[in-house]
Amino acid sequence: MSSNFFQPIDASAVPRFAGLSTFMRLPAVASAEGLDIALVGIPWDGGTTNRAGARHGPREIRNQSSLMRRVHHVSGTEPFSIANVADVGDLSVNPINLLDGLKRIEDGIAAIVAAGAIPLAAGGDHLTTLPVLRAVARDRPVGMIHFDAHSDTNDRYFGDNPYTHGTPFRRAIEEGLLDPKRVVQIGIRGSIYEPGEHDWAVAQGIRIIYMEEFVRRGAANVMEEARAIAGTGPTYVTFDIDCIDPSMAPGTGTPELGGFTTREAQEMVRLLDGLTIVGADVVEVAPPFDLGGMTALAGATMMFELLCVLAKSVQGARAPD
Ligand SMILES: [Mn+2]
Repeated sequence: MSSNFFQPIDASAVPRFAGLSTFMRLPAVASAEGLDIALVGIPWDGGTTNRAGARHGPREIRNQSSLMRRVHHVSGTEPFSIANVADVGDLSVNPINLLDGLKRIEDGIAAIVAAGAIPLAAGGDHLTTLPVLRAVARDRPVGMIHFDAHSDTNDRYFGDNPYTHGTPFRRAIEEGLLDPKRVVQIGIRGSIYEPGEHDWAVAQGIRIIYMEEFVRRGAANVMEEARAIAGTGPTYVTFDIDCIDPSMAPGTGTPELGGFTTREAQEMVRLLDGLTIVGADVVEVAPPFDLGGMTALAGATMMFELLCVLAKSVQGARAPD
């Protein structure tokens, strides 16, 4: 622990509704230099095929994240005491040029990685994860634990367009960013375009755990398998808020009935503890479809859950003083 680590504004001195909005009331900093974990916004939804609005996610997640406190109530983790964490702001994006948008996101995440920090991002639609992986997995493929209602491994949309929020993980596998045999997707459900829609993903080696299987097995059992699939190698964690049931997270682009409760999602993320996580994100929070900020609060809370896991891994990797 270092007394030099950034700390959230003390809520007993400045109330949570006051002041500038940053992730978890941490200082806003200009770069990731000196950070262990960089909280970063990616306000871009250029890959959205239906209900747009995830570009507004980072701002509302910041707002709701003012409710996060210092200590995880189950694990006892104090993320701001064991890791240096701050809000590095939003990446520069281009809302009207898809390829330039992807390039800017990749460059922004690459700068965080080059500074030696782990990115914990708030999207943005799920296509944002592709350029994040281009930066995080530049030197070697990574495994991935993927919470989602959708596999996001489709091929083409609207003719021959390869880049939408329904295609990022097919592109990531084609580009050698993911080791598909170390990828597990959890919570997949909902109607699909055609019977064989997931055949390509399964043929690559991805393990798809459909929602119905999760209901039969439960979080602990499923996460034991997920951890074994990811193994000890570098692993990315991506959390699409639409994995949660729309009754608890309605503010998203592609809602699907029959999803996780927020409590089940929290339980699963806590069971990521001990993996080698090289980056993580929470995507697809779309405030225009939200009710009273409940989806943004779910997103902010899942970021805090992920942060606690990341901070413990930072602490574990740090050489003793
Ligand atoms: Mn998704």
